[in-house]
Amino acid sequence: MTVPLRVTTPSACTAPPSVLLEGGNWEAGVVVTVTAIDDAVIDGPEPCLVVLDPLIGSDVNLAGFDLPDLALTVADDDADAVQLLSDGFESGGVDAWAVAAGN
Ligand SMILES: [Ca+2]
Ligand SMILES: [Ca+2]
Repeated sequence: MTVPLRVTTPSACTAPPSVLLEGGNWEAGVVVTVTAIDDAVIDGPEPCLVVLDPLIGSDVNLAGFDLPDLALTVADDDADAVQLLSDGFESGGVDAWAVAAGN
């Protein structure tokens, strides 16, 4: 089964266009790596929305199943020297979520 992914905030983050759930990983899940875009602008935290579109594939029990979207926040690391950062995410960090299908 293919899980199509879309990032609706391309200035903030990137994600693969899809991930594949198949015999070897459908139960454990597959890791989706979402990468923050590092800019040079003091623009504060930015929303990163990864939309999971309905599953595509031949399993009639799963096709069309729509998993919840991922709403993330990219922290801003462009700031005055005296400003505290809550998160270094924008400075090249990555985070990951697992997507799995039940049966
Ligand atoms: Ca930056
Ligand atoms: Ca920034």
